[in-house]
Formats: sequence, C-alpha cells, structure tokens
Amino acid sequence: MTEQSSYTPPKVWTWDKESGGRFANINRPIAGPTHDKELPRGKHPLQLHSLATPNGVKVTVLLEELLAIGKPAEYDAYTINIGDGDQFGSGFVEINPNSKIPALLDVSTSPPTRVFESGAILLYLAEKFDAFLPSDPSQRAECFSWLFWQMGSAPYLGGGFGHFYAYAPEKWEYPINRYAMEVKRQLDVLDRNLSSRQYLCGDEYNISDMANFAWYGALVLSNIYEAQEFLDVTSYTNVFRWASEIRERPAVKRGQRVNKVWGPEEERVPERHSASDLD
Ligand SMILES: N[C@@H](CCC(=O)N[C@@H](CS)C(=O)NCC(=O)O)C(=O)O
Repeated sequence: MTEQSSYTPPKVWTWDKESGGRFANINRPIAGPTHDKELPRGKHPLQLHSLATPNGVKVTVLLEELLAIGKPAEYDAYTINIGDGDQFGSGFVEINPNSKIPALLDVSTSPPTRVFESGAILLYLAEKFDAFLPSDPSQRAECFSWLFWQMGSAPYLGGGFGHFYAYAPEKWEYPINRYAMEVKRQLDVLDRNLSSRQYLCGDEYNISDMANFAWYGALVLSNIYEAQEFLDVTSYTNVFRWASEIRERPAVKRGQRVNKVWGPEEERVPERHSASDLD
C-alpha cells in the first residue's frame, strides 16, 4: 500500500470549511434552511422538486412509465440546483427536512402529502397508481427487497466509491480500495441474480429495476465516475444485458432528461410541465 498522510483526530470534531473536495461549498454539519425561498407551484397534482442525478432520475422514469401506460400521473418538475444550495431553501426544507433531492408534494390530498427519499417516492407513486409493484405477496416482498437493497447499497457506490475515486481532493488508496471492493461485490450480487432472471424479480419490470438501473445502469453504461475500466464493468455481463435493455425503454429515455441542466442542449429539460416539454 502507498504511504498515507498521518492524521490524528482531535478530541472534539470541528467544522473545517476549507476541507476541500468537489462538494465542500454545500456540505454542512447542520440541518435546516439557510435562506427563505418559497417553492414554485404548477397546475398538476404532483409537484416534483429534483435534479437529474441517479436518485432524481428514478422518480422521473417512474412518472414517465406511469404516463406511458395511461395512468393520470401528470406532474410539474422543477429544478433544485444542489450546487447552488437550493436544497437549503425554506420551501424545499419543508418538504424534505433532509435537504436532498428528490422531494415530491402531492397536492391532490388534503392536506397535501409530502414525500422524501427516492425509495419512498417510488413506493408512494406505485401504490397510488397501482402499477410497477407486484400484487402477489411474495413477488411484492422480492420487489421490496431489491428496492431497499438499492437504497442501502448506493451510498457505498456514490458517497463512498464515487466520492473518493472521482471527487476527493486527492486519490487515497485505502478508501478507494475499500469502496472499489464493495462496489464490485454489489455488481456481482446483481449479476448473479440476473443470470437466471430477465429483471431483478423475474420476468416483470418494476420499481426495483428503476431504482437499481438509475445507479448501476449509469455505472456500467454511462461511465458516471469514469471508472468503467477500473471496475472492469463489462465483466458483469448479465448487468450489462439488463441495463442495455432498460435503457431502450422510451419512458426511461424521457425520464432521464427531466430536470437535466447539463450535457448537450437538446437533452436538457430543466422544468417539465407537460409531455410536450420532452417532445
Ligand atoms: N437517500 C436519498 C439520497 C438523496 C441524495 O443523496 N440526493 C443528492 C443528489 S443525488 C443531494 O440532493 N445532494 C445534495 C446535498 O447533499 O446537499 C434518496 O434516495 O432520496
């Protein structure tokens, strides 16, 4: 192992605002709003405040899938620019006290229902519209298992591997090794499951596929951390086959563009208020 710089933790941790790294300007050790800002309100029952990151895309893909099968899931989607600190505005904190995208407000209920955490939003919408969630109890349990597996695993991929491999101010061998090992183990978990199944729970595509595709599909197909070669992602052939198939779904292509504020101009759809915004 290469030499690491030595660090002795002080008795009591204090906030070093100069600690560096890609997200140093938005990371804080305290919760709550930093400024007053009301959220905009559109005309549809579902008000989404999000960004086209993997956690955000899970929800817009589900909304577009619901619309594609004729469910009345019309929604307004507004961009929360996390790099600019929009997630700390008072209106956003009211619907997500954790200050992270995505967050949903359903104004068709009285009082309006707020939902935060992408997994909770997927479940809320799948139950509300009775779609992409198996009704058979054991199939439903399998769907919950893969959905919650993703919710528990992705922080190792994004916050662990992605952070130290792509965003930290220096490359440190110890955390990169630790998280590369874990991410490869996760890819192997998915790969083995998909060796005998078309989708994660069998032959039906559901919200657990949408949640996992947003992270592991992006890792193997679109090089999110520029780590495709480092992690040898092509060796997970079943994950590749599954992700490549899901990528071709029209609703997935649409959902991936909602709240996108980077990349080629023609792919960006910062706000979505009707289907024509994506056409
Ligand atoms: N467990 C949460 C994680 C959400 C999350 O980490 N969102 C990121 C973007 S992908 C975010 O809003 N980061 C802003 C921040 O940390 O201040 C979920 O699945 O909804």
